Amino acid sequence: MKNSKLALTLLAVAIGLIGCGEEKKPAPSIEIKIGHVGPLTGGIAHLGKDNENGARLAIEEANAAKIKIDGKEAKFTLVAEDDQADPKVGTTVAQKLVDAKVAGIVGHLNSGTTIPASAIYNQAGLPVITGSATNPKLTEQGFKVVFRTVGRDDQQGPAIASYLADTKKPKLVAVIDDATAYGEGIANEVEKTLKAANIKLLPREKGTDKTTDWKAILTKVKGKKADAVFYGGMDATGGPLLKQGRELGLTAVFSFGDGACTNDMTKLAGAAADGLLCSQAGLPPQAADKKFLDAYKKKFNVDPILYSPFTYDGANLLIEAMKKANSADPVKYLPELAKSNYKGATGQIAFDDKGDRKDAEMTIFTMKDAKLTPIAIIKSGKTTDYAEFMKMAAPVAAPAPAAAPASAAEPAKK
Ligand code: ABU
Repeated sequence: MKNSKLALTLLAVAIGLIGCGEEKKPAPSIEIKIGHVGPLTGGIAHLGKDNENGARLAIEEANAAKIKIDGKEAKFTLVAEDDQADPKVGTTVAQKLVDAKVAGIVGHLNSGTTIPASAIYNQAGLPVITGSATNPKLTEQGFKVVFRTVGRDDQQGPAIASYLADTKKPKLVAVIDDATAYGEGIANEVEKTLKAANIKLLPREKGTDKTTDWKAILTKVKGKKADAVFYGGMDATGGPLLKQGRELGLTAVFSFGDGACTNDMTKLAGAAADGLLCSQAGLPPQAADKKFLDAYKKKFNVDPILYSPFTYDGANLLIEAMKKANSADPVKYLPELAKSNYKGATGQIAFDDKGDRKDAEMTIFTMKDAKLTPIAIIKSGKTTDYAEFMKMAAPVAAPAPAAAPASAAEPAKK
């Protein structure tokens, strides 16, 4: 009897110990790597970092939410790479991400790097979402793995060119580009639109994405008495172009695409930046969802510069598709990604058959008192005053920021 009591006690202790052991076992988890690529060194590193921040924030929030995929807690890791805005480096880091077995990629920033890298991701069957590369060719290659959360330059080029033509009525325009896929591509689109509006053009001038001395080109432009200049390139080169133009006494209207449509223009060009007309291929960053803006500010202690709301949405789109498919296997979650209908920080996002964002907005800005000020939104061919658009659509965001400046020309209603 004594022995059997002892045996029962020992059994109970053993069961207790096993139970305790089970309680201590960590919940099963799965590591899911998401790549991000942009330039983190060089003249546009600030834009690369801005894009990366967006993706990083999305991943941190997903980890905090303890998402379950296939019954396991998903631990997302951001694998951040620097492509230096160089197409060759872009393909090298793309292969590095494939080898690192990432489940998907947010990026790259530049069209010139995203286009060649997309062939590598396509070969590997890896979904890639850019939040900033706007050259149409990216989604015209027939790659089913490629998506973008911003608009395209065959929307953006006509938008800024029409706004320039309708409001400033230039007679002769100088079009300059930086010889990149983006810069040359948007300059071509602008030229097409201006030509169709019977506006005369000077022969195309070119620099590179490293050019900071534009004086020879600008002296030519001044000699020809161009009354408007369009530059296809990034802010690091656009700033000196604008500054030197004013120093040479050019009174022409300067207009830029999204790559050079940032508040950094005031740092780079000083007071010369005032009056600049420029465009972005989406809603302005300050129109993004307030929850995103607050979280971004809290985490990084700065405001978004340009396209971080769009890379934030890109990372979230990947994560949402994985949740729906209950898998981080690209073969399984890619179909869910393609049929996304997701309310992001930049509004409702769905993709067309090519992977382009449906109904992307284009925003026109002017630089006023050293601040980039949105003045109009162009959506589905219709131009609407910015403040009015924000009131009507109340798209995602907080109240409209700065109202259209008194000096801004009336937007053309189409
Ligand atoms: N979209 C402006 C900058 C990025 C790019 O398309 O190259």
